[in-house]
Amino acid sequence: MTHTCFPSNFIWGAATASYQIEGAWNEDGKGESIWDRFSHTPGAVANGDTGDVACDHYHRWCEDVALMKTLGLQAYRFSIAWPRLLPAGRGDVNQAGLDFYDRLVDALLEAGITPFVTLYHWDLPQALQDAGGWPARATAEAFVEYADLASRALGDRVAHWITLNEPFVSAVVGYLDGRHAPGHTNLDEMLAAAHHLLLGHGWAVPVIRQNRPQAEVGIVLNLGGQHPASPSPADRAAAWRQDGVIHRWFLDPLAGRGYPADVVQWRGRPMDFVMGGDLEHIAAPLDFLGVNYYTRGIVRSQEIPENENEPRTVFPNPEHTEMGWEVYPEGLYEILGRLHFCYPFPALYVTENGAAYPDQVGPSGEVDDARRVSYLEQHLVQAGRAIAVGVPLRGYFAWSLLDNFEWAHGYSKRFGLVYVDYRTQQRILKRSAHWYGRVIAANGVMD
Ligand code: IFM
Repeated sequence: MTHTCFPSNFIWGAATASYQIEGAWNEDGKGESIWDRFSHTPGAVANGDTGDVACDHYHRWCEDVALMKTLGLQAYRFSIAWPRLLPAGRGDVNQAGLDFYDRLVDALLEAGITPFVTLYHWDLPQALQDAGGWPARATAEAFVEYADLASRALGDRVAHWITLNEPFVSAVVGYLDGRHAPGHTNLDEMLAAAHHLLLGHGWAVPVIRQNRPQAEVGIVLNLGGQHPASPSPADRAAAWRQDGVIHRWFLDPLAGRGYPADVVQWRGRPMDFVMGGDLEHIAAPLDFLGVNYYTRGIVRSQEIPENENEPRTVFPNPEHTEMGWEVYPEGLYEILGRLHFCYPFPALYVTENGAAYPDQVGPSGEVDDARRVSYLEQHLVQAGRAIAVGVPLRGYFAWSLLDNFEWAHGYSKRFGLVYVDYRTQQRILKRSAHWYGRVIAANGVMD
């Protein structure tokens, strides 16, 4: 048995997002978000679930901060609900919304927990969607006003800011696949949305820094290797294209390299939403990149018949999580290494990593989620390997602190370290929560 130790200044945290935990969807002056509208649309979310109540964190935040303290969390990544601050997306400010986050930040600091604030984790004000949503350039302008408001209000106490969570998912799953809010299926809307998300990010970075000069500002992307299913040229080309669509479309412009020419050409769509100067703004220097890692992709070319392609040589690990995602811990090492050696981001955080399993409360009230412990442990070992080869990985955030609303899957997928009984709102620390507390205390894992 060996021990993976982490640097003494390594930050251990857990993450959540506003719509997934807060509830109180229409309380204290909050405006409607695209997720309120989407989840209230029959058939959009499994079992008709909505985030109306979720984990009721809006009312139970105090109890939840106490849980974090029990775990020994050093940092907590949460997101602000934009329509709680600006009910119509821009213009009139809802003071009660600001007060909520004000109290939360104070309580975290009081508990010795560093807040990492995400500005946008998918709950766009519905009023902005009605005016065109992310495909409209004005939404990027509104985002900067919102970033300015939030960082002016909290910047005296919050030093770590994340502009966007997973813009790929906002753009592609929301505007092309239609599985997330606002539920559209239009390639041109998707491309424009992705650009305006990145543009809003790039414009917001200097504004946040102006409001909090020592701020560390970053963005969070969903990343994971796209492996060809065989070494055939067709599979390799398909995997590289998939990498371009999911990764390079976001990484390259953020790193000042513009949009990847191979993907632009393959899409063959007009990019007339890109204005002069946009790419320079998008490439605003970052303090860190946040990596959300869950699994990898194994890509098989669709362009030639299966029987004419080379035999597959890469097969998934048979172990899958409840999401149907392959458990592939080495992928975390691979992506961290690639980011460090191929891109200029000065520091990295794992801003999400975790697994959904069908957890149940046992006869004596315990939740024995041994598979989650194993998942997290294996990924931490890979994070440790990455640090050992020089990757500037500064911290790790488990997804998620609490079981919560898993978007189109509703409450059917449990990712939490803490079990939530949605009927009573009782919280139960799972075995993984106790285990994670010991990892934090030891600053390392046994493997
Ligand atoms: O729950 C989501 C989170 O909101 C964004 N990253 C992936 C998680 C699991 O699907």
